[in-house]
Amino acid sequence: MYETLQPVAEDPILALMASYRRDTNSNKLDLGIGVYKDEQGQTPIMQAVSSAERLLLERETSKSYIGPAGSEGFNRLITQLVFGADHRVIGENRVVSAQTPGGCGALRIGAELLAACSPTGRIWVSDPTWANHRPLLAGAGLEIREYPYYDSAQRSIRFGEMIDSLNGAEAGDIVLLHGCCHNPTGADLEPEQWRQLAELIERRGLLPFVDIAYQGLGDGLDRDAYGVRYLAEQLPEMMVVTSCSKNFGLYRERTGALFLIGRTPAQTERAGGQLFSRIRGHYSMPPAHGGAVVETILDDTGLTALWQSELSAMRERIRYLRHRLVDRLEQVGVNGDFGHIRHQRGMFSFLGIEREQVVALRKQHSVYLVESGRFNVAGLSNGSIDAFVAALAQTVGV
Ligand code: PLP
Ligand code: TYF
Repeated sequence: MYETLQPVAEDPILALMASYRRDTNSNKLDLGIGVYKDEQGQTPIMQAVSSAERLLLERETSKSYIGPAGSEGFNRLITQLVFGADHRVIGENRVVSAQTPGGCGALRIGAELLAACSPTGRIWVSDPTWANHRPLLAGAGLEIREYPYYDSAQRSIRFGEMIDSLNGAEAGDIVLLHGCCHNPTGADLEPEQWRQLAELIERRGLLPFVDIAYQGLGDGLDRDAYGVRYLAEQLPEMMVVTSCSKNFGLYRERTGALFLIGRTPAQTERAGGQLFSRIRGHYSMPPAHGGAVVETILDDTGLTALWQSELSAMRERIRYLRHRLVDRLEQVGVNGDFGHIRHQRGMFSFLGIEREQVVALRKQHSVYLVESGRFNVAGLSNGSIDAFVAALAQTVGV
């Protein structure tokens, strides 16, 4: 029966990770997939995570099932982390949360529920957006439309065009927004732009679906959550996805959460029931371990302080690398305009180079970045920046 199946295109980011692993050049540099790396090029386990795991080893008494929503404690604490402990949606009992297998699991379940209740079944995503949004959302049955987001020539957000485009959305359409550290551009909305967007969403009767996968890696835990908290305060209904892959470094443990905000407590509870029913129809229950680690950290003031200081160090290092890279590019005089990289946020920015130049960097220098020119700032180090700048100088000229 399988002979009827056609070959499919690979995920471009995961395919790049595989070809990097096959490359035998000892000076190879991976700026492709979005994982944080330290000065040694390792993706370390955070100390807060290791400590929590040791505690779990001592304390955990059972591996019995945890239920479709996951751990109650994890859900309570992650809700507070994303929305802030005193947010109105918590006090008003208008938010329901599910622990999920990563942000991807949350995106898929959220999209399926929205496909079942949106009158139009349509979702607007930024142009460009993370490559995996498409299969996750379209696979759930949503029709995808794009709104303009990033101007590659100006290296800034096309906010006016974004608003014009979303003004053409119909009541019941869904709008996918990146909470912070936009993937792939690194260009985030300012508070005033979130305000204008909230007004448009309300006026046109749209539903916001916010994906916040990098909280704490842009400007800090609270500042990164500005947009999602603001929309949740202003608007009656919303869907939110978070991921613990980056800010807790739990990538392979597949840990995230899905939040549904409803108009009333009763409506929220009913919609939550639908959510859990969909989860049962997929994977039944989320994996427990990553959520237990996060819960152990957030439930302990000492571990929370340790985790926050480690997260701040990652954020500061990314910021430092952004500045150092642009300083070196400018000192060497590499062709191009790279100033935007300094002030953009999170792991990613576009270099603003051509596809053929990306291929040349890979083939001639074993430097790996996504074909769009997106590179992972957190994949650089003091030890590799000069080699990267030299490879770029040879590829695009000085
Ligand atoms: N959303 C965005 C924008 C991402 O970049 C990612 C990837 O890391 C995710 C969601 C989900 O990640 P994960 O499923 O690993 O938690
Ligand atoms: O954009 C990235 O590099 C990260 C990691 O299927 C990622 O978000 C990439 C592809 C994928 C899952 C995670």
